[in-house]
Amino acid sequence: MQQMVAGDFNGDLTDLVTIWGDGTLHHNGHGDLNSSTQLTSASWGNMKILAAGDYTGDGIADILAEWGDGTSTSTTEQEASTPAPR
Ligand SMILES: [Ca+2]
Repeated sequence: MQQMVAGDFNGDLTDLVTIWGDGTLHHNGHGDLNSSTQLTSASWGNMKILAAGDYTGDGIADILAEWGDGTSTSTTEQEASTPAPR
């Protein structure tokens, strides 16, 4: 696993979003690492910093990523299926 961040990304209870060693993004809503759902096949491997927070003010955590080129993006978990990894 490359990185992990906790937050409520879908409006129920706290979830985990993880970047696996192969760069894929996964969601786990069970509080463990045993059963997760891969959100996208796009690579997040060049992401340097992963942070959770409600950046849009809708009460649901978003995923903030700082990429290898120094830029950052904020996305909802639902939008994460079409990220723009750098
Ligand atoms: Ca949740």
